[in-house]
Amino acid sequence: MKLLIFLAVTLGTLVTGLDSVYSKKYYRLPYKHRSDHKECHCLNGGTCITYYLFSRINRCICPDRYFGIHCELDADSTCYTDNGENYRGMATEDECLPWDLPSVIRRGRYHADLKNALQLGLGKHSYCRNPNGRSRPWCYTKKGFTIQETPCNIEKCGRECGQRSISKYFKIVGGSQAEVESQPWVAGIFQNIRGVDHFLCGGSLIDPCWVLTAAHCFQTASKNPHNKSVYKVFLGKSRLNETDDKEQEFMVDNIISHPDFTDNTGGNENDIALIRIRTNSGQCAEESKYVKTVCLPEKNLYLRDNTRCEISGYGKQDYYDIYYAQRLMSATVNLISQTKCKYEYYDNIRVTDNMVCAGDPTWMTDACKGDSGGPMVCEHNGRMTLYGIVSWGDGCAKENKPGVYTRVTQYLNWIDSSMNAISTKSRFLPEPK
Ligand code: 4AZ
Repeated sequence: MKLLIFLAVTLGTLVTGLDSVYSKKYYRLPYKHRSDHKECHCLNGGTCITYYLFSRINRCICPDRYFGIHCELDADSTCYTDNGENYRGMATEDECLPWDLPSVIRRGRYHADLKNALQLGLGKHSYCRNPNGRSRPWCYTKKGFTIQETPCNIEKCGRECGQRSISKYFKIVGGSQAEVESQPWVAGIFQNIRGVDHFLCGGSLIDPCWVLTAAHCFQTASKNPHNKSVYKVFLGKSRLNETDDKEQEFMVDNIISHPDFTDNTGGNENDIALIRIRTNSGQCAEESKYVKTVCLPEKNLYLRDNTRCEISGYGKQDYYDIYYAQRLMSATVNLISQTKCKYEYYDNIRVTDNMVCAGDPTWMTDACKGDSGGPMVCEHNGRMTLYGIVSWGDGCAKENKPGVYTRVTQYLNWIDSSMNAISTKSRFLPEPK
């Protein structure tokens, strides 16, 4: 019965199609006809073509770089602007599920069957999109029997992370004075105590609005460590106690410490915190020669033992020094085997897989007090990548006692979901006065 109906409909369509082609009205018209018919909804300069033979089937003919039924896909778009809501490129990840997959349609809030799917960039594909105002494009991935939003690794346009203007550094413990241009992602966090700003910790700029640092910086004896109004963040700062026109100053909008941070093990477990920064007028960091973002690592990045990485900060030059370094310092350290660090230098209670150890083969250079929260960056694919956060160690530059760093690759999901939670919330908040 179904087959009969189908045959009847198909024949009917063909006949009306042929009928119109041979009728007087269409006699001189070609079978294909270019028009700007609105029915096609061709985007990006696509041309609507009508096939009269097939009962006026419409199709978009797309300019070179565009694809898709409505020319809605832009093959040349390899980066996103703002939060990527308008990203219509074809970047995807291996695990991304198609937006039209039945399980995505059933379980996801966003899928190809929504009325406004075309508007949101969703369709019969698995490209990264941001239909709900997250901080960057994402896609659904499978998680057990459910699906979850997973951020994509596409880059933001015009902001190339991990690229500094100079890589030379002159002469931390045993390190050298560094020009801030060589570590433009370094942040200095200050805390106001009884009216005086005191240097507290280092940090790294991972996004114009976000600094990544160590959670232990905010574990003070004070009853209200998260009273954000006592903190200030500086970027592009060469000297600790002097201001210049290269530096940018921010107040702290939010501090999110990892909920599972603990120092009960003797080390610092989950020693990571995010700070959202804003100027008095509500702006985030402005990129300059002295202020740039560092790249976050890919989630499976495991750099080899002995890889040379760089640490930088305003921390003490000796464990027993009273004062912090007055200038930004930097030094190189080598990554240390996880087994050696756990079983030879420390123990496997203090050192966990959420940490990475690094030191100088001659034990002459190391991070020290005040460098905490600051970056350990390693070059990967030509970019400086934040591989570790200065966390702890037994003294500074002590033989067989390497520096221990938070292993950033273990926290990429936490970083992303924490940034997303705040960014989504602040869309509905009024601007600060
Ligand atoms: C500290 O107290 C600290 N040598 C930071 C790093 C290291 C030791 C101590 C590593 O902030």
